[in-house]
Amino acid sequence: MPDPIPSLLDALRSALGPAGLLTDPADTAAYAEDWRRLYQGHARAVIRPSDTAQVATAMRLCAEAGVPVVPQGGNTSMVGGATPDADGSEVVLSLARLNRVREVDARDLTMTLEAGVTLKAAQDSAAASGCLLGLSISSEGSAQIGGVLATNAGGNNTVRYGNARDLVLGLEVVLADGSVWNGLRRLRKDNTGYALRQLFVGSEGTLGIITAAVLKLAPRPRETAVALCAAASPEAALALFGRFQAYDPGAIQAFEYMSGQGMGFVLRHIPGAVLPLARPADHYVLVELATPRQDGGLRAGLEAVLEAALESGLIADAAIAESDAQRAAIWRLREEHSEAQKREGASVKNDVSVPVSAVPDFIAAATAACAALMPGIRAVPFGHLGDGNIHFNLEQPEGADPAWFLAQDHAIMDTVNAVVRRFDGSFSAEHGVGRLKPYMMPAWRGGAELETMRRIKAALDPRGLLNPGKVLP
Ligand code: 2HG
Ligand code: ZN
Repeated sequence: MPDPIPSLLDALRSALGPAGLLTDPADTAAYAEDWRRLYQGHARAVIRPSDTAQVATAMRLCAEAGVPVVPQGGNTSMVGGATPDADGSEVVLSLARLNRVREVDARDLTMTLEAGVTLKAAQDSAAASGCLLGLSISSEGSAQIGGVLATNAGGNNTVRYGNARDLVLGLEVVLADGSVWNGLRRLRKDNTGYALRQLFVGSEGTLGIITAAVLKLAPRPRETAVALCAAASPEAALALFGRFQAYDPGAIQAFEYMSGQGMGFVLRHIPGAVLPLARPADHYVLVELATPRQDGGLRAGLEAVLEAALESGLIADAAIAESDAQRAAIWRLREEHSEAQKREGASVKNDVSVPVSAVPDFIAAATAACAALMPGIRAVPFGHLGDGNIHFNLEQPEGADPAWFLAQDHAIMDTVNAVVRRFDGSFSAEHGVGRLKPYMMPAWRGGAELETMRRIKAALDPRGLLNPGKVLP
């Protein structure tokens, strides 16, 4: 069969103009590798449409040529969800040029924006209108709304505002054949058949390409308080969460756990990172409270809860941010966890969830199971304790060969997953399935569930042209 790509590229070039297509390997290389550097793909071309109509044209031309398309946003996937195959048979479609915030409506508390807007830019434009976009993830400076929705990202504020899926009122999607579904409705109630938008959210680009969305906003907090605490144990961290819930469950904006191991990596590898506590600890909690009320008395509430926790030995120390700069510095210790682990060496990630109440027992059991599997392996549990999503990452033993360690990723992930299963948890809490985890699907989602997913895929993308090899085994 003749190679269909050269004539496809000619057609794309004349339809999208020179800015709409990259083919020089120097330009396409960055789109072909994932952030973790687990997958080195080969993108014969990167299509860069500038609006929805161009996305539709590009999809129609790719469908006519029978060439598979890998949609890509900020390329921050932790599971290789946006990386093309290595054989050069696929093209990448970047949404980066669809980067307009179309509208922020402070009365309706909604914003309408295009897929290529970064999450950070979306947060900033919501804030400029006196609103809050209640979604925050460590990669928000690069991650784009299209990818955030396609992967149903979770992050730090799930405890209060839910996952990406909970914020979506409307979507615009380009389908595999190039047709466009405009579902950019901004209704709080719309009970009209299947909720198609929820089908595309979390589909990881395998069912359609999200080009724009209407998101729900919240009133902007008027008072925010952030503290970093040295916790006695994961149990103590959970008990502290209970204390804050008893104080005001609606005020908890983020409740994050970090281990001494992970914090140690951050302090070692991230320039400028400083621990604002007297001495290092084995366990840390970052808590953020926020309220839209003016007279919230939030700071006093935070202090009272922390003082009582100090007295009862749940925590040994706490630092409360006194300024925006201190607040950012505390958050940086949390957000640089992934980067610090990358600099420390090879790591195997397990983005898992268990019931919130089971987190301490899960951490203990998974730590023991991994130590039994591989002497010297370093467990780095951290993450979103307030919603039960722990990143149970494993760093290579000191001095071990990174390639040797990564070659055992399935054994390590399977060991952790066996513990997750005991707690009725999930093998993917917020990062999705991507290219890394489809092999887990039959054991976890087999039977009627996986069969239904396959039928949906066959109905929307019968030729398998959208993000092949992702999600479904
Ligand atoms: C986070 O919570 C991200 O910072 C990344 O989900 C987690 O690196 C990871 O495993
Ligand atoms: Zn996370």
